[in-house]
Amino acid sequence: MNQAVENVISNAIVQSFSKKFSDALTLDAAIVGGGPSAMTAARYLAENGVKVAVFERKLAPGGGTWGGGMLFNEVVVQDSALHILDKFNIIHQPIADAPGYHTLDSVEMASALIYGAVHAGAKIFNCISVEDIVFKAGKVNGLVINWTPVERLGMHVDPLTVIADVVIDGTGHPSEIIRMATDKAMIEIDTPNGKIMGERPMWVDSGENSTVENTKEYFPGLFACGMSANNCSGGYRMGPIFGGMLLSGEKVAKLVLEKLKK
Ligand code: 48F
Repeated sequence: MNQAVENVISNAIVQSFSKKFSDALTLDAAIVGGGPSAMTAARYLAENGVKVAVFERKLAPGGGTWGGGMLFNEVVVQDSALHILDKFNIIHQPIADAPGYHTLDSVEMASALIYGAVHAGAKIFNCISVEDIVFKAGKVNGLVINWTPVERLGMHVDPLTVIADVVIDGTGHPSEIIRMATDKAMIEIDTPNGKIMGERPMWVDSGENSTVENTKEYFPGLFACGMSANNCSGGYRMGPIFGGMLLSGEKVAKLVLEKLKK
């Protein structure tokens, strides 16, 4: 008897997802959060032969990219990060009276970053929240994950785990993964006081530079990029200018490649 087409569709989805998911349970690099810095990192890592997956809490990855500035769906990027926009084929226009700065469509940017990461070989798992880290023998070894609806509804359901050589915290302003590490594993991170310093108010050029400077390994096996790095090291916020995010993603990928010796 021929299988009903309804069964063909359902089986295909279950089997295809199971294969992708079970393969991602052991990774070279696990990225938490699907914002612009994380997507940039995912693409660079995947292109360089790193087995990498992104776990994003929301249905749509892209983080704070989609909404531009105050829901005006345009963002600004400066000259120093144009090579990354060009790599992802994102269209940009120079700002006539502000040499060195460019505008671009934030929806195009979010979708192009996602497409670029997936197309390079990174796996993205949306609607999955990272609720804890795996911490063994003094090192961060992976992630504890669950479905976001389980988290949101407060259902009493045990999670699953992902083992990874390296974890990248790309969770944006709250630095959720580093926070878990400092609070639950009681570790000191690579900041002047060993703790998360906390984000400071708006100062665009300082924040842009310090986001990239503060992109680093904060504890063996645990890196931070984007606003998470900025929050860990007490940098200033910068609003809807995204060059620092892209450059931070590029930098964390380089650091991870060095660490993994790929
Ligand atoms: O904040 P976000 O966009 O990350 P980013 O790369 O970029 C920051 C900019 O968007 C913007 C800015 C630019 O000037 O200031 O804010 O630092 O994206 C972070 C993503 O992480 C997800 C969250 O849903 C968002 O999409 N996320 C946060 N915590 C978790 C998580 C978690 N525990 N598990 C899974 N995903």
